[in-house]
Formats: sequence, structure tokens, C-alpha cells
Amino acid sequence: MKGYYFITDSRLSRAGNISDVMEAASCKVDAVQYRNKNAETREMYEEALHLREICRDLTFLINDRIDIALAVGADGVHLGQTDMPCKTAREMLGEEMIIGVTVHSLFEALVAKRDGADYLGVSPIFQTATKSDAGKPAGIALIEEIRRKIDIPLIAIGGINLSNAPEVIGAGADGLCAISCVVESDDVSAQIKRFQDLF
Ligand code: 3NM
Repeated sequence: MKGYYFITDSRLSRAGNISDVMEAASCKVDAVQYRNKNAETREMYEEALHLREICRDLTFLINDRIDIALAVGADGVHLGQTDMPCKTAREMLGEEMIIGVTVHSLFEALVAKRDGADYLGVSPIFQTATKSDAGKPAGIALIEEIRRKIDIPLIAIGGINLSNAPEVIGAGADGLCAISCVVESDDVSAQIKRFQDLF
């Protein structure tokens, strides 16, 4: 995991998830995470199937829903602190599938690594309106602190834009995700490429 990591957000997207993911795939982003907190299971399953097809040559992950990840043949899941525990997910998914875990502290990072996470989402770095319960921004100091102790990939998220991304990378993040800054743009792939050029 290195570079730009794409996460869907149909509420903010101008063009919709399918179009956004086609653009992200054309940029060969590092990974695509399908995140949909509002859909019913069937709708999510069908959209995930479609996105899996678009992302046939990319790492394709599902946020939270282990069942949907398995059903559509995703490469893995991304879990938050209130989702299925990483250890349990690892037992369910085996060693081959990718598990990412969102962490907000060094302690959560150490637990996630111990429990089998392949990479960490470090968040929220800056203030964000995209996730209402994101909590207090940790700043780049959290990336630096985790980087000193942990060697698995760190993907920074939360309030990242083209102006503050260089300091996020400078702090030791292997990759980053900027949702609103990309999906609200009228040229999603051009915006993704601007982030990719920073790596
Ligand atoms: N997770 P934007 S913040 C999906 O803090 C997500 O765990 C977060 O959106 C966390 O790039 C977030 O528009 C949204 O700030 C990030």
C-alpha cells in the first residue's frame, strides 16, 4: 500500500460511485475501498459486484461488511474501531485476505497490528465534515508516533487536501485518502493524479 487510496462517497460524489471508481481505476490507484453507510444489504451487494468488476486489476476492499467482501470476491475489508474486531475478522477471512483497521492512537495501532491487520488507516488527521463522528483531529504527530513503532503501511485520512498532503507524506504516511477533495471535484482523475504526483 503506497500512494493514493480511493474511498467512495455517494453522498458527496458529483458523478456517482461507478463513474468515480472507473476514474480511480484509470489512474491505477493503490486501492479502492467501497464504503456505503446508507445502503441496504442488497443494494450494497449489487453495487459492490459491479465495482469489483471495474476493479478487476486493482486491490478492492469493502468497508465494514465482511459478508459482502466474501460474496463479491473482494481482496479484503477495512474495519473501524466499532466494526468486527480485527482478530475475529482474521479468523473468518484467513491469511490471504487483506484487513485494514482505522486507528486513532498508538495503542489502537499496536492492538490492530497484533491482531493481524495488514495496514492501518490513521485518522482523522485534520478536521473533516465528511464523517460526522470522526472526532478530534490528531494532526500529523499521530502519523509520526505510529511510524516510529510500526512498520506496516499507514494510510492517512481525514481533512486531507492538496495543500496539506505533503506534510502528511513527510510525517511518514505510506499513502493517503482525500474523499471530498476528490469526489466533489469536476475532474476526479485529474485530482487523483495531482495527489499521485506527490509520491
Ligand atoms: N474516516 P475527507 S475521516 C471515511 O476519521 C473517513 O476514521 C475517517 O473524508 C476517520 O477526506 C473519513 O473528505 C472521511 O475529509 C474523510
